[in-house]
Amino acid sequence: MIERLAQQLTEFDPQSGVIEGAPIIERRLSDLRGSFADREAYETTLAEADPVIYTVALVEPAQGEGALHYGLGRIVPGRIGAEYYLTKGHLHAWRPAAEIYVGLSGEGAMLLEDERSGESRLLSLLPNSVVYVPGFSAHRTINTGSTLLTYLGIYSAAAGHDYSFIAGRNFRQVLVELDGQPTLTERSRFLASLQTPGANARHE
Ligand code: PAN
Ligand code: ZN
Repeated sequence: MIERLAQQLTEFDPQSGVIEGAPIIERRLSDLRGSFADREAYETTLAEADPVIYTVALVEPAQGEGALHYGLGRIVPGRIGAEYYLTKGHLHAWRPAAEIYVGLSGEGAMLLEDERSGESRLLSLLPNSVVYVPGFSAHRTINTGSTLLTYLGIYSAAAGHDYSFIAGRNFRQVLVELDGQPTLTERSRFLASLQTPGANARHE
């Protein structure tokens, strides 16, 4: 007999980020303390408003070995200082667990950082594109455009989320707007440029 799953078929609305019957996780600016490099810009913005930065509608149709979960992510456009709105980012608690991201709308990027080698990689996340996130990779999604960025993330039910890496030291690289262009630069270099007005955070 075929097992009947509660959420075997769902319909999603990328604009609202809603999947019927699925709980929504909402991350406001105040939930992202420590995520953005420019602390002063963060505090100044937060003193005025606490907007929703992103939502994830979570679908967990089954549990256990072999099962899959997925989320519909929706990041609004914007920046804190020069840094684009982003997700917290995490490693999977089960480190070998990979993930598939499918771009639905908007313009964005995924920042990956291999936990073992420390190597960073930036991949475009666009409509009709698929990003494969290998195991052992911290991953963060970033909205570099001026419209909503929406995507599906599909992963093993056993993957789990480990945010301690990010809470500890954050990603080594930051994606900032420089001369109107999304530019990947080392966090330490970007932080130094904030201390020295006029300095350029770009790699020369
Ligand atoms: C995604 C993420 C989603 C939100 O579904 O959970 O983009 O990012 P944070 O979890 O880092 O806040 C995923 O990668 N799941 O494994
Ligand atoms: Zn993930």
